[in-house]
Amino acid sequence: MLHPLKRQPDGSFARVSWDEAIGDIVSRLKRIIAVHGGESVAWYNGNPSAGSYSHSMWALGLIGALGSKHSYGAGSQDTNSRWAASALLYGTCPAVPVPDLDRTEMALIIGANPVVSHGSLATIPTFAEKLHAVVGKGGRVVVVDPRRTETAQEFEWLPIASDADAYLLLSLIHVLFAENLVDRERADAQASGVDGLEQLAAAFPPASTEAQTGIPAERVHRLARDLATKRSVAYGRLGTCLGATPTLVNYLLDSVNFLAGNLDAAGGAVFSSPGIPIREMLAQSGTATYDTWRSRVGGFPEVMGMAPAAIMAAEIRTPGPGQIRAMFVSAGNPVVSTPGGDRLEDALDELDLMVSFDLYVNETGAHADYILPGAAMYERDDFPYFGTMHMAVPWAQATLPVVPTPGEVRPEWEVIDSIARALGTRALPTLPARIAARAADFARRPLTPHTLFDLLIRISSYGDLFGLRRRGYNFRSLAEKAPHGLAVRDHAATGQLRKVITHRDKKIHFDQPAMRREVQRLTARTEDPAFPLRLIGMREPRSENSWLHNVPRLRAARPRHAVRMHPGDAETLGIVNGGPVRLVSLWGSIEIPALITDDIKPGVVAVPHGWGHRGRGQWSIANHEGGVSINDLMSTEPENLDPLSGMSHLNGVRVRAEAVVPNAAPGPTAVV
Ligand SMILES: Nc1nc2c(c(=O)[nH]1)N[C@H]1C(S)=C(S)[C@@H](COP(=O)(O)OP(=O)(O)OC[C@H]3O[C@@H](n4cnc5c(=O)[nH]c(N)nc54)[C@H](O)[C@@H]3O)O[C@H]1N2
Ligand SMILES: Nc1nc2c(c(=O)[nH]1)N[C@H]1C(S)=C(S)[C@@H](COP(=O)(O)OP(=O)(O)OC[C@H]3O[C@@H](n4cnc5c(=O)[nH]c(N)nc54)[C@H](O)[C@@H]3O)O[C@H]1N2
Ligand SMILES: [Mo]
Repeated sequence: MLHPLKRQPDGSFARVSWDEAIGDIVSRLKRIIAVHGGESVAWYNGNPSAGSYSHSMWALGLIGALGSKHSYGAGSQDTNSRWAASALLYGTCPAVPVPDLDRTEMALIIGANPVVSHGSLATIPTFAEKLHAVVGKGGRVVVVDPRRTETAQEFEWLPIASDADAYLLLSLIHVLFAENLVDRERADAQASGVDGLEQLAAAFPPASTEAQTGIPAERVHRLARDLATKRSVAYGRLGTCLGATPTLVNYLLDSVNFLAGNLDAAGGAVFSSPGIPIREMLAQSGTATYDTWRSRVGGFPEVMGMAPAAIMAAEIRTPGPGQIRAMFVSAGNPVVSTPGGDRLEDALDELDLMVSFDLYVNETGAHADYILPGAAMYERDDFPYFGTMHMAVPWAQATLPVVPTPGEVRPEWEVIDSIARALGTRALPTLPARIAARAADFARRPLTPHTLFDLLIRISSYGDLFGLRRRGYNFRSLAEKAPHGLAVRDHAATGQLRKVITHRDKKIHFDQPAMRREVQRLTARTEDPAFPLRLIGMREPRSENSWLHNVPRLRAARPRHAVRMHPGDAETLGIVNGGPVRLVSLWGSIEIPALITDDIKPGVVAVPHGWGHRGRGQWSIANHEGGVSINDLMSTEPENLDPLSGMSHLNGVRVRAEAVVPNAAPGPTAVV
């Protein structure tokens, strides 16, 4: 994408000028807003927008200015269950504890694969090296995962059944209480509802959860003792965020860290202390909200102002006030990355206007009326503030553009700003809205991401205070004098709980009736003999969600898209290595080659997401890579999403596998 594109009646795209594109987008938006109101305009912010300081801020600013609640994003497939748990426990979503690896003696990695992913919601360069350093100092790294991942291969693998983490964590909590490993006085001083937590876990001694987790009770006892007696940390990521009760799992994860004395403590799970109080600004500016309103379809609580992406198609199709008529997608590919992407495609074609901002014409953009070329990471200035909230070793890094923007590429925020102005409003960033607006007026300068962050840097702990601190930095000097980043502190501060918590009583709230309901939902789960396997996701080196499949150099280093399956399961089903397999869920089916491996628990199958290019987008190379979208197997039904966070259910999904017999008709699918 080097210039704006407009979709032609035959589905192809033709080059248009920026003036023509923005002019037409604005006039169509005006018409839509006049008839259906600003609440009919939606925005989906994809993952890379979180890696830009300007992009999502301006996008959310515009949606906010239009009074729309249709803000969606990768979050409901990634972080929202984590954030909902933080909102319940600490009062604010971005209070996310991160592992303090430099000072830990034991890291329990639950459902994360940092050797491949490089970590997530934990901004830790050289994550794998740091894990090896833990072992080098005589410590341990234990990886709780249904698959013997690249991380598990380098450390201790503790295999667990898919989506059974809640049982493991409840048992750990049970042992911590039963063996008097909890400092009750400290716990009651820092939290309310500690007794309730004990009661919640009372019914789950390790011997009673062995069947669900596949982990011997004795192992759980030892693990609990280690957690309580060592400087240790339990860290979870997508494996703990995408199951059937993900907010519960995250709540239990923090409970374990807290009860074992490892929350907000050196070597444990700590809260980042960046020099700019981003978390506090998000909380105070009303951006870090939870459940301040509910979605029209499904009644889901918003998380950080976001509704679940899984309901987008229903929100486009369900008539009535607030029905989506116009949709922007920026730096995202929800047709491939969200549940039921195949079903979303049809809905997108029913919109009155769809606009995509991207570097490529991807599967989602293929449905857009206009595709606008965004600036890639080296083509724009940046201050990646999102990551600063997740650093156990806080640092700051500002960058100026490294290369000029090619063709007619423009940074997204500039385009959003012009659309907003043409609509007679302003895309005022919701982040530190008040400070920003004041500061711009004060300086009599236009408000740009650069001026906003220049101000924030200058008043930060390492800022120049506008000349009052001689060795301090502004945006430009930070970028020029500390191009690799500036260490803000050696370690995140500890003992910060009262500062981080936004509940009035400054205590962690473990007393959550919702969690008791979630435990009931957990124990009420039943097996379905028609779908005996559990499908989980995974990430591959040299692939990044859906969007690096077009890079020829990375292509050569990647295996074929395939389903990992245990030899025992394969044998029972008559499936051979490399042979075609049909995976069937209640919601769809896909065909994919088998990769038979001992590195996965029996009964579990793993497939990477982000595939299935199938020529729907104009990826010249990716389209020839093959592969299918596992999200075609996922549910978009509100009853299958997490009621507390609207999280998509993408891990531990019930499927069955069948060997594909050439020329045979597919087997009957289940009746819903
Ligand atoms: N190479 C590469 N790196 C990436 C990405 C990429 O696509 N490619 N994507 C980036 C993004 S957007 C993100 S969010 C991060 C994600 O970062 P991670 O969460 O570290 O990455 P995943 O590989 O998704 O790891 C999730 C792990 O959970 C396991 N798992 C699945 N179900 C369960 C379960 O029920 N219980 C337990 N205990 N484990 C389970 C899976 O086997 C998998 O190993 O990675 C980022 N980094
Ligand atoms: N089943 C299953 N589904 C999943 C997951 C899973 O583990 N399992 N993981 C989920 C997770 S964690 C995530 S984050 C999502 C990701 O899902 P999405 O965010 O919806 O999609 P991506 O595949 O990351 O696509 C990013 C797009 O942004 C474009 N892009 C890159 N940089 C820029 C930029 O600077 N500006 C603009 N305008 N565009 C840019 C790329 O070309 C690409 O088309 O997928 C989720 N979906
Ligand atoms: Mo992600």
